[in-house]
Amino acid sequence: MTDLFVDEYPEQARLVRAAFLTSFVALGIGALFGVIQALHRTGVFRIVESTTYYTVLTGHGVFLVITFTIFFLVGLYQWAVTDSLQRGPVDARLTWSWYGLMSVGTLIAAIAILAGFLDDPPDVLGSELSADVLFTFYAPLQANPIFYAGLVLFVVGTWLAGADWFRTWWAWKRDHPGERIPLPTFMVLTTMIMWYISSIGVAVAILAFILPWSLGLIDSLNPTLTRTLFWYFGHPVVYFWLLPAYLLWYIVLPKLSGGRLFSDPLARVVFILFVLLSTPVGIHHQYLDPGISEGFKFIAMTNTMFLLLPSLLTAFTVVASMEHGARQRGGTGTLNWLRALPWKDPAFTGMALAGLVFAFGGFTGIVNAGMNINYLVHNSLWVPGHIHTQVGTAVALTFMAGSYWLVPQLTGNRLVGRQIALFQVVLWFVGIVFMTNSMYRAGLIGVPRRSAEPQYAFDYEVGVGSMTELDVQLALGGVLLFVSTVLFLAIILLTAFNTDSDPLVDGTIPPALSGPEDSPRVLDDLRVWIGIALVLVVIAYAIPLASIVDRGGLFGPDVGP
Ligand code: HAS
Ligand code: CU
Repeated sequence: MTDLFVDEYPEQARLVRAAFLTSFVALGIGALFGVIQALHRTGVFRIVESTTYYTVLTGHGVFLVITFTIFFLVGLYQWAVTDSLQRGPVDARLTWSWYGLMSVGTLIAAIAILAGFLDDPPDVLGSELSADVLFTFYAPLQANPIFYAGLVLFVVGTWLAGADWFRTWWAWKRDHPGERIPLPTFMVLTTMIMWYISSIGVAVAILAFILPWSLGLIDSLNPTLTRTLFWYFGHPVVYFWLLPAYLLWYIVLPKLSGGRLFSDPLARVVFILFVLLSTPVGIHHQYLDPGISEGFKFIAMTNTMFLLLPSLLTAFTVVASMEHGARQRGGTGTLNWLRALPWKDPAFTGMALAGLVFAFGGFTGIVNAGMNINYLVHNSLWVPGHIHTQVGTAVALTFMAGSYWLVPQLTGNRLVGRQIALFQVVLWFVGIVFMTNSMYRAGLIGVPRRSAEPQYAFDYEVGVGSMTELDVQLALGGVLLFVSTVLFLAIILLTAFNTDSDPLVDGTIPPALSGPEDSPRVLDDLRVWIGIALVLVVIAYAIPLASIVDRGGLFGPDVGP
């Protein structure tokens, strides 16, 4: 058994702990806002005015899908690079700088959002301090400039984090000429390539258009252009949340199942496919937007359908690895092996349930992606149903389960309350089933998303299929998820203080059944994949962007005096 991560790399462990702490604080606030919304829009209990609902909704989105997920990502990736390359960063000051930049950016954006709760928000930089613009902050909704400034700092912080990991890898490469990139580091580097290619879109949208417009430097902008630039980034960002969860499914879940990863080459192919295909699909969020021709929507749809492939490969590889683990533990039969899995381990059970929910969420993603059926679900409560199965469970529950395995290694403390942790992950599963079942069904009958007052049809009948039944499920699910979050945070907090205990974890990762030597070396030639990814981006976006600008102007139509 190797040394604990915290003993081997105390400085890096401190950084990962700091990132997780920020992530979990955001999780707590975001979850509180979530339960407020669930009870508000179902009319069960209303603590805020319906106008303030949108402040709560923005906070819920931003704190959960930007702060919680991405701080967890940087912590996890710092661990993955350090642990798999067996070395710390080239310059620890850079590491703390990106963490600092991300934190300052978050704080500034958070102040702008939370000011929405004030009765009389102060003026800052020429406009009222507020940011009720939801997590998809494109025009025409406008926030105070400091909100965008905070986001920019945050994103620049993530770029530096990526640079930091690339530097560590380059240093490692000099010492290990000709060796294959260890799989966890390969996953980190490919995720960051995807992130660099895609986050440029949101950077341009903010710096060239939205921020100057919010500062009053320009009078107008072209909303279709900022929406398109946003979605250019808005689809890949969902994989920025997902890929750390995939890393845990590929690297940790097989080991927790009692076995080894089925195939390292397949895992590499999956991450490369995400580099290639994550970005040229963003227009699938704009099927209903006028101003983009059907042909380009069709290209986005085709690319999206290809993009299912890496997730379907993941389903195969990860389940095959779990089966291998179960058979090592004595499992037999066609499906009976499932019973041999370590269901009493909260880290395992959390990840397995997250994967199960992800399969359903993936199928609803396929529905979203079809140009014709998208018209049925777009802007309905179906879409938040999809969001909560995907980032809200596949990602969030995997991160929580992963924390049960990682936090003891980062602190040297034993996990407190294993039984309660097991209960917590199952409770999340039950809560999400209630909540998303209601959201999907309500969406199909036309209940809108993003509305504090969605009661477009008043029926007071209580029965299966009634609005009341759907509302009760949504509210119940929301409450269970909130309780589950509180339990998670309590367990982690108590674990952090559970010093002088034996952590009882084994952090070693066994090698894959089929290792990197079974795959061609070109998989590790990252420049090839960057090149192809850029070509695909140009094919998908050059002409649509040109025609949007041609028709609507760079800064909006010239309407004259
Ligand atoms: Fe999505 C809208 C299409 C995946 C998040 N998506 C959203 C929005 C969010 C989001 C936040 O095409 C709303 C944005 C907004 O506010 O407007 N999505 C897809 C497709 C996929 C997909 C095709 N989405 C995600 C992921 C997300 C996410 C992942 C977050 C993390 N999505 C769309 C479209 C829209 C959309 C349209 C626009 C809708 C509209 O009209 O506004 C695919 O990537 C899904 C592929 C997944 C699969 C499942 C494979 C199954 C696996 C499970 C393995 C099992 C295990 C466990 C490990 C094909 C991998 C086994 C357990 C045992 C016990 C054995
Ligand atoms: Cu998408």
